[in-house]
Amino acid sequence: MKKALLIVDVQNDFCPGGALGVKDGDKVVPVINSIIDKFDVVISSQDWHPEDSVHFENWPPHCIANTHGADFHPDLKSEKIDLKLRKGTANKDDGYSAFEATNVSLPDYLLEKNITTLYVCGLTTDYCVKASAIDSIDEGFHTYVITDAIKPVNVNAGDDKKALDEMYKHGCILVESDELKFDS
Ligand code: VGL
Ligand code: ZN
Repeated sequence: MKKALLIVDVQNDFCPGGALGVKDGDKVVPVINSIIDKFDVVISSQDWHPEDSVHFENWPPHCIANTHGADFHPDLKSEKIDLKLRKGTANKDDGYSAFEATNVSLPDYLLEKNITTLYVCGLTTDYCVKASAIDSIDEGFHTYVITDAIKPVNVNAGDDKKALDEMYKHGCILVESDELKFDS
C-alpha cells in the first residue's frame, strides 16, 4: 500500500507571465516543495502540445512541446520527480488528464509500483487537476486533492468551487497540505 504525489502541470505557461498564466499559479510551488518528500513516488504531468493543436481553438497557445513555457516552474524541486508524464501531445488531443499521458500508461506504472493512493496537486483546479482526480477515482485509486496546492483558471467566476464540489462528489477526499501526517 503505497502513496504517490501527482503534480499536475506546474509549468511556466500556467504561472503568472505565462501564455495561460493563472492568478497565483506560482504559489503552489512552495507548498508542493514542502510535502514532496512525504511520498513513496512522485509523478508529474506536463501539457505538451504541438503548435497546430486543435486545443488552441479553445485556449491561447501554451505549453508547446520543448519550449520554455512547457518547462516546470524553475523553483519546483523537479529533481525529486520519479516519473514525468506528457499529455495533449497529439494535435486532436486536449489531454486534460494525466491518465491520458502518451509516453507512459499511468495505471500500469501505479500497479507495478503497488501504489493504491494518489495525492493530486498543481494546475489547474478546474481543468487538468479535476480531470486527473476524477480519472484516478474511476481507475480505482484512493484519491486526495490538496486544496492549498492547486489554483484555478476560472474562465467563469466560481468554476473553482464547482470543480472542488465535482471532485468531492465523485469520491475525492479534499485535504490541506498541513493535514498530511503519515506514519512512515
Ligand atoms: C490546462 C487549460 C488548457 C490545465 C491545460 O493544465 O489545467 N488548462 N490546458
Ligand atoms: Zn493545454
